[in-house]
Amino acid sequence: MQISIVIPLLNEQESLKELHDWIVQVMQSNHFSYEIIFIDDGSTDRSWETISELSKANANVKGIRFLKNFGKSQALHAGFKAAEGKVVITMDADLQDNPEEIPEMYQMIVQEGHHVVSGWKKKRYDSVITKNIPSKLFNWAARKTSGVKLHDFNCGLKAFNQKVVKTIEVSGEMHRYIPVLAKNAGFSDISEKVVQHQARKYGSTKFGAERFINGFLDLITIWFVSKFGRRPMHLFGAWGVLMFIVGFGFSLYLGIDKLFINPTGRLITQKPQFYIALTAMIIGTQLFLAGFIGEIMVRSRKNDTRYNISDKINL
Ligand SMILES: Nc1nc2c(ncn2[C@@H]2O[C@H](COP(=O)(O)OP(=O)(O)OP(=O)(O)O)[C@@H](O)[C@H]2O)c(=O)[nH]1
Ligand SMILES: [Mg+2]
Repeated sequence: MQISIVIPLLNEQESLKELHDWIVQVMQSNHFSYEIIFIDDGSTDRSWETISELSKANANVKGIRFLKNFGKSQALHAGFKAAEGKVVITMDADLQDNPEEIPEMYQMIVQEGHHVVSGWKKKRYDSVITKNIPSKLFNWAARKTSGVKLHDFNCGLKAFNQKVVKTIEVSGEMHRYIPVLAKNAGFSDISEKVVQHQARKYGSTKFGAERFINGFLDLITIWFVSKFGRRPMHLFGAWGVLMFIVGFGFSLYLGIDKLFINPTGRLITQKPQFYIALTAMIIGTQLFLAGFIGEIMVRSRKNDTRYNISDKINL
C-alpha cells in the first residue's frame, strides 16, 4: 500500500462525505493504492454513522472510534499504529486541508527522501487577531526552542515516511510537535510545502485561544523531556549540588568566623550570610531529591494505555 490517510476528527459529520469523495477522486486519478483511516474521538453527532456508511461503499475506508474524547494526539497515535501505507498523511477533517496536495507530498517523501513534509498555510483565511498574529508568535517560539525550522507547526496536513510514525509516540497534547518528536527520534530530514488553506465550511472550531498557552507549555515540556527526560538527575542533581555547595561554603565561613576569628562579634543570625546559607542548602537538597525521585520514576515507568477503543471498521 502506498498511502495511508489518517484523519482525526471530532463532530465533523457535515464534512466527512465531501472530504471522502474528494480524497477518492485524487487517489483514483493518480492510481494510488490507499486507505483512509478515520479516528472518531468520541463525537456526539452522526460522524461515526457517516464513517460506517462510507466504509460500506468503499473498502479502503477504515474507522476507529474512541469510547470518549481522548484528544487529537491520542487519535493520531491510534491512526499511526493502524496505518499500513509507505507514506502516511495526516489531515484535518473539516475540509480546510486540500487533498490535491497529497500526490506532491507523496513524491517529496518517496523520491526526494524526506522523512517528514509539513504543510505551510502561507496564505490563511482566518481572523488576523485571533489566529494570524498569535500563530506567528507561537511558531517563532517553537522554532527557537525546538530548532526545527518550520513556518507552520499547527498545520494538520503533513506527510511522513512510515518509519517515522511507527517510531515516535504521540502523547499528551503533542500533536503540534510531531516534527519535533521526529527530529528527537533521529528523523532529521524535515521539509516544508506551501499548501492551500480554506476557511472552515461546516461545523465549529474545536480549539480556542487557550491553544497557544497550552501549546507553549507543551513546547517547554518537549524541550525538557527530550533533553533530560531519561536523565533528570543530570539537571536537578547538578543544580542541587551546586546550590548545596554555595550554602555549605557560607556556613563554613560563618562557623570559622564565630569560633576562631571574631567570637564576640554580631550574632550569626544577624548576618545576611546566614540566610543565604540556609536557603541555598534547603533548595539544594530539594533539587537533589527531585532529581533522585525523577530517576526512580524513569526506571519504573511501564507502558500505559492512554485511550480505549469501542469500535473498529476494516481493521
Ligand atoms: N481526534 C480528535 N480530533 C479533534 C479534536 N479536536 C479537534 N479535532 C480535529 O482536528 C482538526 C482541527 O480542528 P479545528 O477545530 O478545525 O482547528 P482549526 O482548523 O485550527 O480551527 P478552524 O480554523 O476554526 O477550523 C479537525 O479535523 C477536528 O475535527 C479532538 O479532541 N480529537
Ligand atoms: Mg479547522
